[in-house]
Amino acid sequence: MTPTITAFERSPDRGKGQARDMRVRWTLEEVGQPYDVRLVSFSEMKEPAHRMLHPFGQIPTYEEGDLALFESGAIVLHIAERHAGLLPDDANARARAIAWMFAALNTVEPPIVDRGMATLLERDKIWYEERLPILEDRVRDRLGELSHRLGDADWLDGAFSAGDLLMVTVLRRLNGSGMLEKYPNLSAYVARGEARPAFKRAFDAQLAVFTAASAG
Ligand SMILES: N[C@@H](CCC(=O)N[C@@H](CS)C(=O)NCC(=O)O)C(=O)O
Repeated sequence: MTPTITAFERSPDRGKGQARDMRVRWTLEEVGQPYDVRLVSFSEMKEPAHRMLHPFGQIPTYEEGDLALFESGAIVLHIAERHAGLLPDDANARARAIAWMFAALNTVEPPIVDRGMATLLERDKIWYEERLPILEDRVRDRLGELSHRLGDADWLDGAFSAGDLLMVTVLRRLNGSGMLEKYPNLSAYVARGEARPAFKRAFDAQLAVFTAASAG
C-alpha cells in the first residue's frame, strides 16, 4: 500500500529542505518505498480534519491503510523497522542506532530549534542580543560533543542508519548560521548525507513543491 505523507503547501524555508517532511521523504527514498504527498496550508493544518491525524496541527503525518502516525521520528522508525537498510540486523547495533535517533531529536535538535526560533521570532525583543549568545553556546556544546564522538568516522555507529539520517537533517537546520563550519568533521558528515542519491531525490521532490507554488 502506498503511504501518504503531508507537507507544507508553501514551505517557509523556501524549499531548503528543512521542514520535517524532508526526513520522512528521505527515509522513504532510502528504502525504495514510493509515496504520495498531500499538501496542506497553514490554516488547513489547524482544522479538525488534520488534527485528527496530528493533535498539534503540524506536518508531517503518515497514513498507510488503517495506520495514521504523527511525529517525524516515530514515522522514520516505523518505516525503518519495516524495510531493510536503515537499522542493523544485530539486536545491539539496532538498539544503538535507535538511541542515535533519539539523540538527534531529543538532545541535539532542541537547542538548535531554540536558536532558530529566537532568530525568527525574537529579533525585535529587548532581550535578543543578550539571549542569542546563550542559545548559541548551548548549540556549540552539543556540536562539540557530537564532533568529538564522530571523530573521523563516516557515520555515527558503523554503517549509515536511521540515526544518521535524522542527525543529518537536524544539523542541516544550522545551514546559513555559520555554526556548523567550525566543526569540519560535522560539515563533512552532513555533506556525506546530502550526497546520498536518496537524499537528492527527496530534496528535489520537496523543492519542486515550493517551485511550483511560487510559479503559480
Ligand atoms: N516534533 C514534531 C515537530 C513537527 C513540527 O514542528 N512541524 C513543523 C514543520 S517542520 C510545523 O508543522 N510547523 C507549523 C506549526 O507548528 O504550526 C516532529 O518531529 O514531527
